[in-house]
Amino acid sequence: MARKYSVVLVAMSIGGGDVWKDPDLVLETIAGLGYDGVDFDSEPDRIDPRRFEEVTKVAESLGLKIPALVGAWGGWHAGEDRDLAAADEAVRAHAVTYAKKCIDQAAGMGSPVYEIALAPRNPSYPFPSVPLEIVKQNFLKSAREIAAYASERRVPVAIEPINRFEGYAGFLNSALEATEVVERIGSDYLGVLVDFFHANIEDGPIAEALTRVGKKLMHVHLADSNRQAPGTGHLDFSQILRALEAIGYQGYLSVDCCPPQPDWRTLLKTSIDYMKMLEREAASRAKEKASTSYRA
Ligand SMILES: [Mn+2]
Repeated sequence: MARKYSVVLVAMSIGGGDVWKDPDLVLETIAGLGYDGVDFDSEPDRIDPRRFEEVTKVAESLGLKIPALVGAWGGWHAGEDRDLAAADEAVRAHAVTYAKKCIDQAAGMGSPVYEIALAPRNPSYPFPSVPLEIVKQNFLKSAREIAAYASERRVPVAIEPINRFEGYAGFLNSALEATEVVERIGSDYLGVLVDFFHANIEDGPIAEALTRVGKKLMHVHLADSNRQAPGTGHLDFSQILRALEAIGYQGYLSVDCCPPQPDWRTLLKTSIDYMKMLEREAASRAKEKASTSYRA
């Protein structure tokens, strides 16, 4: 199937493509390059709802869908503690409340996938500052609460596992672990978001990891091993596309490369051009194979 591509807008804002400052320029560029959608940040308390609606309408008027809302979890992004595994109950509850507000926002806009992640404000590597067993228990409590809330509102929530340097080293770093957590909680509204940059660090071959995630895959963040445009690192994206096909993934691939190099426009153009080239190659190989077997 032809893949659909989207852009994690906050990643582009790091490189100067700030959708809140210049929505027309950023969104017209993205639509012009052939993208199908854009993933907005969900910040119900910080982004004025009228402004949010105005800017998402610009996207829709350009034919861009909104397949996912990005949660701001890391300290650099959130600017505060939003730690779903915090030992301090007030901090943990604050993070859960933030997630619920975002889920309400998603429910009001046709239920795009909402991303949650586990990231302490100040990551400590190689050993987390809190025992992993406690981190795990606290996160499970938060994830169950969020899944129940999301399920009542029919909003799909995807856990994005974060690599050991940015998340909690030793818990919820790989796609495999996220899948185990999701299966343990067992809600139809809870799934996994695989970001290839994180998976390249934490999982084995990505195609195998995707096969394991299988039907629990709700969303994908697209980046090469260097967190830059696909094709500029050492991941095998032809193999990844085949794995996505094999598990029947129907969702979007959202470019999440940061900081965007050499600049956000070039990065977005390079990314989609490369992926579409691989898709064309795969299609022509399939066609060739079909005609060869017909002649035989
Ligand atoms: Mn990501």
